Amino acid sequence: MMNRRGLIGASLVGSAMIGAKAPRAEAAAEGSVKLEGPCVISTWDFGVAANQAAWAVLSKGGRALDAVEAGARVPEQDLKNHSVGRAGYPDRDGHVSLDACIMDELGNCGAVAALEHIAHPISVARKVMEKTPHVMLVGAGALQFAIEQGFQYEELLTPDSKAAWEAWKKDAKYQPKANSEVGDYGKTSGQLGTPGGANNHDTLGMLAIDAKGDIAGACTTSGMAWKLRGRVGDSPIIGAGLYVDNDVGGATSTGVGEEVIRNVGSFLVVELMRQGRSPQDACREAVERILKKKPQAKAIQVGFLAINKQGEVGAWAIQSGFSYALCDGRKQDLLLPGKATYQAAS
Ligand code: SD4
Repeated sequence: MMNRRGLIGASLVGSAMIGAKAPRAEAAAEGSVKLEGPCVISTWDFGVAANQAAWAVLSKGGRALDAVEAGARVPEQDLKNHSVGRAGYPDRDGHVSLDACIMDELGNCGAVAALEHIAHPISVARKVMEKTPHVMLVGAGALQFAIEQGFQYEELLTPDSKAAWEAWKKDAKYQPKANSEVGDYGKTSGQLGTPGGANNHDTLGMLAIDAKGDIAGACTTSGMAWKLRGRVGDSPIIGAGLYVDNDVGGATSTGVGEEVIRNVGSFLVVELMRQGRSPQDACREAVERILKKKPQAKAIQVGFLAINKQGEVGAWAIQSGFSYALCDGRKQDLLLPGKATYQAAS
């Protein structure tokens, strides 16, 4: 995988941190990353390639909605990516089941959950938004709808994913962890899908602002590797894995979806920005909310990424190691380092 961490400018500082007690002033200073004009941001290292596809749309004056769909399709079709789309690791019974949602500047949204056999759930989510009066279709119904809309039925379990699943089955310890294992996480950040290991999952969350200033977002994942059949995380749930308000900004999340759902995380981040908080501060507050309600959540990973209407970007995560990619007309494919830039005050 491409690693552009060496490109980071000194003035642009990564934002993930350990714990939640850092001084507010430092957090605000770190939240000063500001993009200009059309721009796109994405979670994780693979956001770099996703941003390039989105930028191809934005740089021609295209709509943010088209940009985030194009961007999300990149990890969905990447056979080396075992946490999103086609090559995603399966559930513990061996079924690849995908979750995705999309939201536009008008508040229109669409989602699919537990969708099997369709490689581009983000595009099915968009069809749900545009062709039905509904927001979400799940399971067999989502598959039926996708086929009716002309999507191709495919076997998504790749030989690599099958081998990883079979290796996991030898121990068959069902532990619903996502990209987090305290003490080990920093070492494995950026490596996708270590079977049963520290970084068993990363989701693509993407937010874009187009030349008109309109905001859209997309979120797509295969959910946690080896999940219970039928388990759905935060990623396809509007307000949890993704939320956009064109007056305010947008937010998306990654990590253990159950904690994000319990706190309606992305909606919370956008509402905090509406109250005047910076994207960074809003993401930090959402993380703190999770930890306050459930202190044992410090052992898992949850990260938020947000952008406001002015193009200011912020992010915060429980664990270090959360990376994200930024792109605008000045700097493209900039990957902020996924390491703590300072330690939490004790
Ligand atoms: C889920 N939030 O299914 C997703 C997983 C993820 O980084 O984002 N991992 O819970």
